[in-house]
Amino acid sequence: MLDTLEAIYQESLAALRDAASSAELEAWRQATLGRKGSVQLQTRRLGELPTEERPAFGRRVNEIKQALQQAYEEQAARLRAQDLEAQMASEAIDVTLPGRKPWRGRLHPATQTLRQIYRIWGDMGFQIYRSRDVETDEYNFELLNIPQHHPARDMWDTFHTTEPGVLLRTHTSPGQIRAMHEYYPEPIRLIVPGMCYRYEQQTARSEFQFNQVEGLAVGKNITLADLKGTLAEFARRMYGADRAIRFRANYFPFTEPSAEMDVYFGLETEYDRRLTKGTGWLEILGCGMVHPTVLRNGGYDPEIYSGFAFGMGPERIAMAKYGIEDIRYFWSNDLRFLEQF
Ligand code: FA5
Repeated sequence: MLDTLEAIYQESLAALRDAASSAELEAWRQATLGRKGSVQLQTRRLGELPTEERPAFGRRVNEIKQALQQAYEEQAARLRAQDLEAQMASEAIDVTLPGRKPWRGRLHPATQTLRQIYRIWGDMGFQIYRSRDVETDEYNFELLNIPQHHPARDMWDTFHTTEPGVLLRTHTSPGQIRAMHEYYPEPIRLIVPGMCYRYEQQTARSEFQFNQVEGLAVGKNITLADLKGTLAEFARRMYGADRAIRFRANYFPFTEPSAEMDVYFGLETEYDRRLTKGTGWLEILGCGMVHPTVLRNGGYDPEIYSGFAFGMGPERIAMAKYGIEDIRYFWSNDLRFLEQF
């Protein structure tokens, strides 16, 4: 029986050395040192021995139990160290690698363009004047020489509020009247940036919500040549001297004479054709000499004062600058578009 015991001891030691994971190690512990393990079973056979051999056998079983327990603990410590090393190798951090750049937001292309526009007009001596988004019919239309039922009202499809006579401004032009009321009789040179709203079909060139930057210069001896020269200078600063621009005669009730300014966009693709209605030119602003009635409505005597005004579309200006073929990209929040700026 002692021989069997020694054989079990040697086999168990060999099996312990083969245990390569903590799961295998635990299985070994139960099979060897557990309550029904091979060594424990030997203790129960003590009764089968002659009395005089029992003490020696019992002692040997205990020695073997202790030796195996110690060997088990050593093997467990080795496996733990091995696991830790493997984990450290797999999760190693190379502190010498360059760091990852944190993702940074940036300004919306419309905001970037607005800021460029502010800078150009600022350099030319125009200050920024803020006017309200929610307007009255009086300021949005009547004081701009567009009375009730005037057919020109069709040019501005309007979002009305539930309050009679209160609407979302369809253009920044009411800012002209508000500024004149505020600054009379000073000479005026300002721009009025802001959102405008029109109950309009969305197309590649038209949104129902878009920015405008109004411009107004009022003083003595201001002429159409000043208007043309100033806007041409704006285009030169925005697009560079090589970019073709043109003025077209047009009609606005609040200016006389009136015009629109186009920038050459291109006529190479189907998109270009659709956006520019087959002409290659993109309209970016309306302008003209302030109508005498409007000057009078603002408090300025048209016999003494004259002025010019314009209303430009920053999204259109950005489209012509960066070759954007559809205005709907601006407010659709598509990161593939926004991240290009
Ligand atoms: C006006 O709104 C006039 N108030 C402009 C003006 C001001 C004329 C002062 C004379 C004196 P118009 O509707 O054409 O005009 O708009 C002016 C510019 O705003 C356009 O050239 C275009 O750049 C931009 N714009 C107009 N409608 C839209 C739209 N639906 N979506 C995007 N941009 C638009």
